Amino acid sequence: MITLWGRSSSVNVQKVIWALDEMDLPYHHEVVGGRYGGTDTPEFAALTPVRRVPVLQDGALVLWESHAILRQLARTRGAPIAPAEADLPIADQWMEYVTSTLQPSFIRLFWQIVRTRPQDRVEADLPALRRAFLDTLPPLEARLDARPYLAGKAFSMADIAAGSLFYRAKDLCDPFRDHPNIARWYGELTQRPAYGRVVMTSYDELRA
Ligand SMILES: N[C@@H](CCC(=O)N[C@@H](CS)C(=O)NCC(=O)O)C(=O)O
Repeated sequence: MITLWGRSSSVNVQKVIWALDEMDLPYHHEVVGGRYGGTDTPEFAALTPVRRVPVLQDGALVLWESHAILRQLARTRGAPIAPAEADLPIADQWMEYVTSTLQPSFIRLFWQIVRTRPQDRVEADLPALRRAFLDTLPPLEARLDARPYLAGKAFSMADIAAGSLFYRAKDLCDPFRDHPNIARWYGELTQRPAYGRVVMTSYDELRA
């Protein structure tokens, strides 16, 4: 029995829901976090000391950190999110790149444009924030040259970690104009029914 805690409007929660959907795994969903609350209870603190979403319970194991959850689901359930054994280090590497570089610059831009009230927004900061995010893309663009997915020939958890950001990123800047390989890869992701169901969804509830 799997239980997932987290609001579906969070990109980190979306990574896990997308993976569960790809694997057709049934789960119980506790919608907590953001406007739904529920993260400041002792029960939630007992699940995660950082009180953030997502949290996943799989049998006796309780895990937080979306990429750790993706790795565990890949380890225990395999296809289609587990990379081939030989591709695993490279998949891991790209997931780390998302954590360390791609997502922090995306989040700064997203907060300024979506999570900040228009009257509080610092318009003058936007070009630099856009530039900072766009500057993280060339390594991804090069990686996707002549190979369909980040880990190699097949779709994997690395595409989930990175791809979950782009449905929103395309509304904040133009990540595809100078990056045709990323545009092609994003186009492939949008063809996946699970991506459509989980990621290509409204995030209006997050607007300040
Ligand atoms: N590195 C963590 C980040 C977790 C995180 O920051 N989650 C945000 C949502 S994206 C959160 O819990 N925000 C507070 C809330 O939703 O109440 C992960 O990937 O799981």
